[in-house]
Amino acid sequence: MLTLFHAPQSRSSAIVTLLDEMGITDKVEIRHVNILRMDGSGGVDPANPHPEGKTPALLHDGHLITERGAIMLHLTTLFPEAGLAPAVGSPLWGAYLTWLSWYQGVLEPVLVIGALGLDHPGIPRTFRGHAEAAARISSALQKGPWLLGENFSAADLLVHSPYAWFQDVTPDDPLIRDWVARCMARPARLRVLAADATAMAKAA
Ligand SMILES: N[C@@H](CCC(=O)N[C@@H](CS)C(=O)NCC(=O)O)C(=O)O
Repeated sequence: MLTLFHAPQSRSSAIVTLLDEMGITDKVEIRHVNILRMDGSGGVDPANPHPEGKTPALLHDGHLITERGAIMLHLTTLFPEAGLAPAVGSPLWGAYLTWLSWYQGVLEPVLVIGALGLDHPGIPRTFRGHAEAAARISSALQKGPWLLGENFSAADLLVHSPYAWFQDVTPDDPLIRDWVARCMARPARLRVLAADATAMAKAA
């Protein structure tokens, strides 16, 4: 039994998009929960099992999985036939794991630190900077339309996501901009955007 706790127009939208991309929306129950929004609206929802009241959270037979990278890895491993990740244990799967982990451990912190305008020599010493991150993405995209080459994967879904939300921080590199545009135009994303907008309008 799989249950996804989702707040429309939040980071959990990427997981709902993944379910759609994988064709497994009938295998995961989606429960809408409230979250505390950046503008101060909303609030922590007692129905949400996430220990910090955040979304996404996935419950699998009573076991809690949080962090989009981990949830994506879990779902793509549970449903390999959906084709959103390379074969488990293959060399390309190692590259896939790298993108998911690098996103959580490096790219998102770098972007948040940049958005907050924080500056300390320890920050680039630890994470490097956005220029280095962009160079890494660009280098991958020189080899194919997607981060892993010929096939779209959950790694593209996760790594492009901050650039879809905050398009002005997208690096000024045609390879990256075209890739973000390709990711944003995918029918699954457009369906989830529309469903989220409807849910937000109903809640208002
Ligand atoms: N590192 C987590 C971040 C989750 C997160 O920050 N979610 C936001 C929604 S965009 C949230 O739930 N915020 C509510 C809060 O901060 O209380 C992930 O990638 O899954």
